Amino acid sequence: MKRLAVAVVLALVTLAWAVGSAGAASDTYQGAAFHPFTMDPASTDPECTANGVAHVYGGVAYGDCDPINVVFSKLTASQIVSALLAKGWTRLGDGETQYLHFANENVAVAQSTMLYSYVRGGTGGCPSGQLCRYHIRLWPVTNTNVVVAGVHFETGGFLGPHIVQSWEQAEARVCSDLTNTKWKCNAESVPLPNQAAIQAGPTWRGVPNDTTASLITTR
Ligand SMILES: [Ca+2]
Repeated sequence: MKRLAVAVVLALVTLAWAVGSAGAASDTYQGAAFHPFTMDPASTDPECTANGVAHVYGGVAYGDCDPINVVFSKLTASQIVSALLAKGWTRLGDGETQYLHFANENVAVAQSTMLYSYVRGGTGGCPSGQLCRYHIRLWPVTNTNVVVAGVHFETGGFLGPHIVQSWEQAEARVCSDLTNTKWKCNAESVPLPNQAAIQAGPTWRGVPNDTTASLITTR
């Protein structure tokens, strides 16, 4: 009987640890916790669940899609959107809604904004005869002054299917566009250890990703 009681206690402790450790899937910046990949259900983006299920929300399995690769501090999403629009980014484009969780892993939060920047074939790393684009999704992290983003460069033009060509080129483009007299970019300065653990190698979905985000903040 005593042995059974010990076994029950051990099982409960193990269960509590398993539930409590779920947050280990998050990365953080100055206390703002966020899942290190954007998430999407398999029904809209099967390639995102190819590496396994990240979370289940409402009985639907979500997979990891794009690495979070830009972190903004002391800037609001509307300030960031205005600055990107001023640099030629646009709201015109097709892209599915993706999700992140923050400290509470039971809450999936849809992106606040998506923007695109189109690149003609034969310029800017876009193959001749194609139309390419940069695509960014922004999430203000609830109850913090941090905004996180996943941005990628892809072929496929205005309408899909879109094929990711680079995470890092897109991160550098956002850094460049948002470096000005008021804002600065500390390129590749936010290590994301849990993103690295999930990625388990030098590439994500076959494309190089260094699992380190760039930080954009005020000067
Ligand atoms: Ca990076």
